[in-house]
Amino acid sequence: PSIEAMKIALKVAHVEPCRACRYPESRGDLTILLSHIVLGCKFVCSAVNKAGLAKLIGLAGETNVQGEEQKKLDVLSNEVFIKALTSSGRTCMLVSEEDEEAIFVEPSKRGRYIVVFDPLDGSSNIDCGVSIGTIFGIYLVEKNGEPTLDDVLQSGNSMVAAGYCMYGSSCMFVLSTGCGVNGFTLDPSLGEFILTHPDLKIPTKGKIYSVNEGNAKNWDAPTAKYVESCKFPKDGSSPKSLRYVGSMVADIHRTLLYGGIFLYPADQKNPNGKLRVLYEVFPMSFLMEQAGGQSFTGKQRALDLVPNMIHDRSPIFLGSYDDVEEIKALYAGEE
Ligand code: AHM
Ligand code: MG
Repeated sequence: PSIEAMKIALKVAHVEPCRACRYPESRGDLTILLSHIVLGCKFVCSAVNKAGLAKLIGLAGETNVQGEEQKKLDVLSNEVFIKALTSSGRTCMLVSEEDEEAIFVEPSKRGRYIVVFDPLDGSSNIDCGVSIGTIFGIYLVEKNGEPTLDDVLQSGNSMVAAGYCMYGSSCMFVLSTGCGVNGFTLDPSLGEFILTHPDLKIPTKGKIYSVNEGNAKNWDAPTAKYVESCKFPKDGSSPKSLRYVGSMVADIHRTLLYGGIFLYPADQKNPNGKLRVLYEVFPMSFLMEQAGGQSFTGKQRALDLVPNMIHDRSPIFLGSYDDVEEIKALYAGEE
């Protein structure tokens, strides 16, 4: 590793004692949980990088030349995270996009945290090598006794941490524990994430919009009007550029770094949009706000939503503060 990388790594190590002084009651449980999430991400990153070689791509249940059963990457990633999270001894309940029911951790391995996650988001992109990622959110259960679904069916304001890992041209881990956002890049030679993007802040206004325009026929008026204004601005400004990977982690990562807006709105066919509240909308909204941006559902601030079911969906508009203000004004005009 370069001297610069070493300096940055040492800076990270230096941060820890300060936090411990500020929170003397802290027992390190969240740190242990996060290190298990990081381990899961490294494992999935390695599997994604080897996907073609190891013939991991393909139908679940297929066998390779050695006669071993092959798993689809999203199935494998789900198993990796469930093992990593339960073995941390710090979780009591898990909600995964891949599992219809919430998983209640057996009492002997139970801790105080709930983790909601999408183990491998953007799976339709796996076969063509486009960036995909893991998204997660963490809740702390403060009451004693058995955890219940009500402990997770809460507004996004109850999240204590959220983040994602992007498996792209480099592997990036982006995390917020509620005091800003930090981005770490995996140094493959060290096998460690190095703090490369400290205190990430999203530009106040951006030049990019990101949406699946193939759904335009079914959009409601405010969304249609907003996208029209991105292409044909009436205030004399330049039109925005369109960028849409179709992989939420990649689209949000670019939006965080360069600014702009990401939209997955409602449409006539899908009145609640496509993205899931607990493990897509909430974690990304948490990060966006912590980076100085905004997140809006078309009706309210996204983190104020309270889901009724663990796999609920919601329309979502998130990104640069000023860009989201514009779409909020259009929806307010509709009321
Ligand atoms: P998935 O969880 O089934 O992978 O779907 C979620 C993905 C997001 O990553 C992305 O933002 C969105 O679906 C893209 O949807 P569409 O193909 O309709 O544009
Ligand atoms: Mg998903």
